[in-house]
Amino acid sequence: MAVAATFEIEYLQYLGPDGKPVGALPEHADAARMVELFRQMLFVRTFDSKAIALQRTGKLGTYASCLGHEATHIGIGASMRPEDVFAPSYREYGAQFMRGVHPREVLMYWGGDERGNDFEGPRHDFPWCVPIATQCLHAAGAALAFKLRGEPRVAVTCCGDGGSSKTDTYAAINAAGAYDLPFVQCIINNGWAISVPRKAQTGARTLAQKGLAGGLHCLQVDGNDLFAVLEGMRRAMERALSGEGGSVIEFLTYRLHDHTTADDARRYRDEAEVKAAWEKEPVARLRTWLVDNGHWDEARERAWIEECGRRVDAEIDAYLGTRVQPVEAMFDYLYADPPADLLAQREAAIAREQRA
Ligand SMILES: Cc1ncc(C[n+]2csc(CCOP(=O)(O)OP(=O)(O)O)c2C)c(N)n1
Ligand SMILES: [Mg+2]
Repeated sequence: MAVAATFEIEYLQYLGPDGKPVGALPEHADAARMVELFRQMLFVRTFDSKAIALQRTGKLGTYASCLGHEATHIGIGASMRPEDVFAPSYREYGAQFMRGVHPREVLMYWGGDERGNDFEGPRHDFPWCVPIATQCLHAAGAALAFKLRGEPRVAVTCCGDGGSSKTDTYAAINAAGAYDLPFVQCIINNGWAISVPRKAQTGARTLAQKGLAGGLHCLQVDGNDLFAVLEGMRRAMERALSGEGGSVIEFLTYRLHDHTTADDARRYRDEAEVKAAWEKEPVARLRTWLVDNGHWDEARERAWIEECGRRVDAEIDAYLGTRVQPVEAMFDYLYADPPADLLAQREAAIAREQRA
């Protein structure tokens, strides 16, 4: 039989679910960096639980939890340089915090204040993108601009397992391969697209292989293993910067919470599956490795968690203290020249506010 082409998808895992190394750690692993990133993982977990509590007490419109995604999100953000560009979807706070987005900005966004998307820190990063996978095209466009201008920068974007089925993701992958762009497509496979499970999502054996047809480098990593996330991203960023082309990385993780606070996953998800996923979660796994190797202990964790609580509370205070925008603001930033029907709605909204 003549074979036209053969392909393989490499899988990276360094720490098993029990926190024990499954083999040699990556050459570039650095214990001090792992401690720092573990602290960031604890910070984002603290933020997440307080954000959910804010929503439950009526102080936030809705919220998409990142519980269980900490290693993937922190690892992606930690692998980028300030001059690179990040195009997230709506859940990757860990990556955004690593890039300098303030927690108060995330809260403003979910509280209905679009100024939360106008990041004070990474001015050139893209805002949250709720229309599924459209951000992948924005990132491919940014990568094309970097190439045309000769700028040594990388565009990194994230979509979910569900998002990886969208035409926009395939189009971004195709453009990145056709134009040989400095582009990294992160596919965060957390098992679910709201109530649609991964197995009903696609016939593909891996989501990483979706990059093969576009000619990109493809890799699947254990997204609950920070070592694997960092090593996968390091390879992809280096390739992009050295002109070797774009990458697709599938991060295997799990959505431990509901899709958003507007969802109740108990209606469609088996409790046993969630219980099994908790056995593989990223925070306990890295903690075990750090403690086993003398880099972390209970007293340090207690002190740091208290500090995280204080820092998040200060961000919450800043969010709650932000002056609410006038009702007409939602009309004022849509068009340079608003159409007549919107102008009429704007007037009606103002009149309604004045009556209230
Ligand atoms: C174009 C479009 N279609 C449908 C939706 C509704 N929607 C919001 S989130 C979501 C599921 C996304 O799942 P996945 O890509 O796996 O990301 P996750 O939420 O798991 O992080 C859907 C269908 C949307 N926001 N945009
Ligand atoms: Mg998903």
